[in-house]
Amino acid sequence: MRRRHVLTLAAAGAVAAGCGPDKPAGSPAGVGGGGGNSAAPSLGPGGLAFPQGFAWGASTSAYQIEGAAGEDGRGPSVWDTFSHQKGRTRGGDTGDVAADHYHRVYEDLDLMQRIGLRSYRFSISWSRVMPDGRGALNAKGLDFYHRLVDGLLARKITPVATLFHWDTPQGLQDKGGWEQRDCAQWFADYALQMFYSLGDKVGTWLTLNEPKTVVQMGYTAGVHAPGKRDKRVADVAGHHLLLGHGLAVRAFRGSGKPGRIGAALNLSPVYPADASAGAARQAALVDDDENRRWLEPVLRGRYPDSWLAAQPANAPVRAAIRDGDAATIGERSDLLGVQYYNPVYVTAQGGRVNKHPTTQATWLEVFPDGLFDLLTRIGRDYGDVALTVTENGMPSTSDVQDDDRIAFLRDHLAAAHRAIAAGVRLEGYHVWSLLDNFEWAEGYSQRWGLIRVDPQSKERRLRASAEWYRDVIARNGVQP
Ligand code: IFM
Repeated sequence: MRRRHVLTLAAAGAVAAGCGPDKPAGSPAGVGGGGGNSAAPSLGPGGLAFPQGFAWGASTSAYQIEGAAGEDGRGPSVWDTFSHQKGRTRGGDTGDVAADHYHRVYEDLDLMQRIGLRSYRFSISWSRVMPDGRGALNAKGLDFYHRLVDGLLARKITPVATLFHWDTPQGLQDKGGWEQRDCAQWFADYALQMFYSLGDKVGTWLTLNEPKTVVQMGYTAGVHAPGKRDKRVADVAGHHLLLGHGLAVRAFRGSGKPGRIGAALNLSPVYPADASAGAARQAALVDDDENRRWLEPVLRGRYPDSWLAAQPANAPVRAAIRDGDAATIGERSDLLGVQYYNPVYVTAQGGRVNKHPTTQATWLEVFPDGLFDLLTRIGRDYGDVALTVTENGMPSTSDVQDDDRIAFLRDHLAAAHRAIAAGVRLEGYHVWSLLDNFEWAEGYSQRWGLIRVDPQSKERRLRASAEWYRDVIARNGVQP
């Protein structure tokens, strides 16, 4: 493990005051916009101070919040198609309007400033900026991201742009999507256009969001777009996603733009459910699938031997992985985005069991120590890689007084703090999510936002967790 980090209190009141200079006439009134931290509280006894400059952030994704699905030349994505098919999402919900962020971007920027965010992770809708996924750029779509990024910079909030958060352009899906090797190159071509267009303003890029979820939910279980149920095809798509990551990293280096790039992987520490040798054996196999199969190619340029060996002799993924691919995927990353939600416990029979309470999202088993185990494991196995937590959070059934979310975030931040003290190079933490949003197959039934979005009027209101997080940021630390 690397050197110990010196934990010092950050200077208070670092948030710029006032609304940005970008508010057009007639945009919604600033909802606070004053930074809100003029009298920043300090940490009391037992407080956990984070390193100076720690990137306190929040995350969103395009299809989950933007809405404006048919506006300004945006093309459809697989999620438009999928969510409009009968029975695919709870209550038939779609992202047509979502949180209406496309139209309320200045209001949302002001709210970010009011919370005091230092970093904001968003995703670019590929089909908004390139309606068919390839070819000409859509200037109006791109303008939206210029407005967003300019608004962030004006408020001293660092933009972190994700290039792919599951919304493959439908035009490319019609050509085979990620099952097709060509999709990796199409992705890199689009990425390069984004580096050229926004690369003087955006300093941190994330290529893929959670390729594992695309493989497991989109191509194996079929409950996410594009709704396929074929494990063999899923693994091929998974390889092409990773190849797209590597080609995009290479394109970034070629673009000559300054800044950093990496992937955002959802990872789960895997534990044997009991002390038996069988459970340990099964846990190692599951760890390959959950973690090493993603980490190893991205950070080491090779698939794990044990994962490759576990693929059936006639698995199409064997042929899909061509000479040189692993090295392309392993093109040097500058950082890794870590998304942590839950641990996995594996029985001797290979089954999965829960050992901790879950949330409204029943897959989300709450185990904050898992974040410590995950971060220190990455540090141990992959060396001195810069890490940032790009997602962590939970849905709450409380409307505004979301004390359960506050406890969740506090306990996970305490675990992150321990990992930093143990030498992990953790540079930031992003709550999922800034706003209530379209939670994929669950539609709008789960509310993940620091900010409540009224389902009908779309009116915003800071939840208790947002006020709490504002104090954490102002203190640069957590009061347990
Ligand atoms: O909403 C999702 C997000 O799009 C990807 N990570 C997990 C979140 C909660 O399910």
